[in-house]
Amino acid sequence: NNHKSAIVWFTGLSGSGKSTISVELEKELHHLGVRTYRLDGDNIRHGLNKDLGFGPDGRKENIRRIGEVSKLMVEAGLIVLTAFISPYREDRNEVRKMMEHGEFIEVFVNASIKTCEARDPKGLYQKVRAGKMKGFTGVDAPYEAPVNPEIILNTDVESIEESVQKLMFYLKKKGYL
Ligand code: GGZ
Repeated sequence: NNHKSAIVWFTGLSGSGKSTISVELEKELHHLGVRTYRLDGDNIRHGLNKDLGFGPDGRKENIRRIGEVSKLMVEAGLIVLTAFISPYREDRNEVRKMMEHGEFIEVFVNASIKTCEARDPKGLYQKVRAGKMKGFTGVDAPYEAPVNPEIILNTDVESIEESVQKLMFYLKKKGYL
């Protein structure tokens, strides 16, 4: 299938829906025969970046390496889907600048901390509130929302299907598919 390569960069709080939506988007893309690769904590934080922590420096380096790896995959012709909190605006913008043809699609997965905490898929917010985890994004570590993201998904009120449709519409409209 003929498609343009790009990075679809999901950013948002833990529990906002980044991973879930990226998995569902990837299925849709595969139905069209599009070649993709999905990067998330499971294949990056446990492998390439297992030496990095969750302090500001660790997060910065995490995002830098993910950007570099994604860039290689874009050069290989893939649509890369990344699902990391990526809390710092500057770090995301550095990745955007790395891409030579503007093929960086920033997707703000916008869910309130209240919603994320209610979902708490891994029980992490509970740990945080019990004082067993420090420096957690949105609680006692910063999250800097994108100023001009290509796409905003309001997952407080939008379904996963609606979010995926929004993304597919965008990718078609911009000529990626
Ligand atoms: C935020 C943390 C933290 C802290 C561990 N703050 O829900 P999850 O589990 O699967 O998503 C979170 C993931 C965040 O890793 P990222 O590589 O996406 O973060 S960043 O882009 O900021 O580098 C959460 C878990 O790791 N986790 N400690 N302190 N999330």
